[in-house]
Amino acid sequence: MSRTLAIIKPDAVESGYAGKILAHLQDRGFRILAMRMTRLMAEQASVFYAVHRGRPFYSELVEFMTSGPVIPIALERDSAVAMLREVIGATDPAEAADGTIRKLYAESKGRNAIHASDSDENAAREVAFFFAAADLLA
Ligand code: 3AN
Repeated sequence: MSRTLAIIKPDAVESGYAGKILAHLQDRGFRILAMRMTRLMAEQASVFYAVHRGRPFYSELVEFMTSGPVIPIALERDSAVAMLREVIGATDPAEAADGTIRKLYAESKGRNAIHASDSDENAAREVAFFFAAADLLA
């Protein structure tokens, strides 16, 4: 078993897709270890996305991720990082495979419904960003 972090982004929360996305993740074998709804401050979003600092879309990304509530979710299953990347689909929903969360629920490359950790190392960092060890005992 391994862990990864998903975040249901402001566009999907606003559109009322959170429940459908959670059901989709559970149908694909992910177990919810911890979950909460929060609104990020700009400083938190900047730290979370520090790896993208310097990329052209960075300020747009921070602005978007602070524009409304988000739902971070710590998830567990075998090959969690790779399986979640597969289930969410490509960054651009126009390129995402049929049946993926981004194909079903994302609006655009920027407003793309869900975040997923891209490596085990980032997953550990990102889960710890949102959850204390005591939150992860489920
Ligand atoms: P992914 O979310 O698929 O890992 P990354 O790591 O390339 O994609 O980008 C991180 C986030 O930055 C994306 N989820 C998306 O919200 C935003 N992003 C990436 N590329 C663009 C772009 N060209 N224009 C606007 N936002 C972008």
